[in-house]
Amino acid sequence: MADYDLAIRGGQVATGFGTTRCDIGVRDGRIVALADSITNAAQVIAADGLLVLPGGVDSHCHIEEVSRGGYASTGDAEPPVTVSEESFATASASAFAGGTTSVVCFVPQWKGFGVWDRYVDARARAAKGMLDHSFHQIIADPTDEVMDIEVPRIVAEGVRSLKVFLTYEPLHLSDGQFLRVLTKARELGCLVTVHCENYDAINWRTHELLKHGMTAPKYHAWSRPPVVEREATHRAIALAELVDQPIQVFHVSCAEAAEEIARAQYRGVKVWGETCPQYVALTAADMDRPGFEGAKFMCSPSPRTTEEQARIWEMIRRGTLDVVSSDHCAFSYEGDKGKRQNGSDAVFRDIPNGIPGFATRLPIMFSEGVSKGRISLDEFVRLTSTNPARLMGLAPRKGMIAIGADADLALWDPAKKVTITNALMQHAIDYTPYEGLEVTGWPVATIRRGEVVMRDGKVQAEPGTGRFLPRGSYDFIRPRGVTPNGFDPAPPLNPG
Ligand code: DUC
Ligand code: ZN
Ligand code: ZN
Repeated sequence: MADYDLAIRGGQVATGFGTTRCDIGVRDGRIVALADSITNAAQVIAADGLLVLPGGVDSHCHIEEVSRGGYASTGDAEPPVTVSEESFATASASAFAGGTTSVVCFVPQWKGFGVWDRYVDARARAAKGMLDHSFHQIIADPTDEVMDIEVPRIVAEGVRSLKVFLTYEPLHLSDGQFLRVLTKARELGCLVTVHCENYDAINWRTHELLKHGMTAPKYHAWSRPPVVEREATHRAIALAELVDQPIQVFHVSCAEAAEEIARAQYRGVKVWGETCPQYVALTAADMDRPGFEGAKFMCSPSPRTTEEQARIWEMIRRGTLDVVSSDHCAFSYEGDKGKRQNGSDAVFRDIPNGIPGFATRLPIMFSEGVSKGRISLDEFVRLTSTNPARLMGLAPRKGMIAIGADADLALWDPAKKVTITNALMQHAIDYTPYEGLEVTGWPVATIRRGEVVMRDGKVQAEPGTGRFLPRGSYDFIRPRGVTPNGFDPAPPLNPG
């Protein structure tokens, strides 16, 4: 009888803290041996000439979300219920195609409704996919019932992060509502993740732009310049500091917002910054393509300039931005759920925000980062796998190549040149914003809990095999115990 179910032999194992040549032995879906030579295995995969990376952890992505408005500013009084095009099955295929094995996605909340039913629904939907998954609970309406009864129940199930929006109709919270969420998160022991843009400022500029006939997709960027993001980032951090509640600022697109994070980190505040490939690989000029094409690049915050891209790389190198997620939030170009759902001449305000990015996250960050010498291989592994796993309380089970960790791995050819096409994405969406981009470095196999789920671009996982990842209390989300005047109105229930 074999000692191991699987051995990965001959690869360069990139741990995020150094790269070493060793074999990996897997039993019952976990890594049980790291050694010079592992031979007695039921299945052997040769990884000569390849890097062996921990499977990607995408800690911010929107999958099969059931929404009532949001991500476009049409402001309907009674928005219809819609389900996003990307199902958990198609999202899983796309993620595996790009070397990602775990995700943290969202449980929605509709204004005027509770969250428990949404949570049960999201769990059932995710169970049909192939990705290991956890959730952020969106809070769009922090009523007594939601905050005092339903959210504690969901946290007890192992959901350890709440998500708030400071913009979007009907999702955005007032400062008072945000404080309430921060306070409850502190009490229960959760991370709070925040979309930082100023709702009223965007509305005001949008109104003025439209009044002046500036309606094309490119004016999306004009409606929300960096100052709008910087202001909301500053405010989110200040309120989190007031409450003494750890937060992660999602999708930082510009240095001036990142500088707010750096300043707070210097003061010792528990705040972390995430960015996404779109902020180093796209610019606002992409939204100025002929006709309606610019809509394909529209997401929020907006892509910026090439100068800003360089500043984002610098903020990554400094460690201010330590997680790169996809913010995959995909709408096809065509079709009644797509970018043109309000017509091919819709004003920018009425075009849904969001772009696909599961399969391109690792290849773009490797190619633009490691292959072009902007970051090291260690930094790449930490940004795309180890750091998100740690910050979300999924490590050491996820995001690491270590004894006892789940055998989630990406076998990576660092020299392979690929021209990105939509067919390679394996998602449910009819385009990729990166069509034609040439990258150096590509996954040749993805392994999830010891099972080869993608080989040479062929996804071979069974629907329904993804597992829910319950999260417990962990160090990152523990408050510092520093409150103004020492007055602590929301002591943690389990200070641990
Ligand atoms: N940004 C997007 O572009 N889409 C959805 C959510 C978000 O914050
Ligand atoms: Zn967001
Ligand atoms: Zn998002």
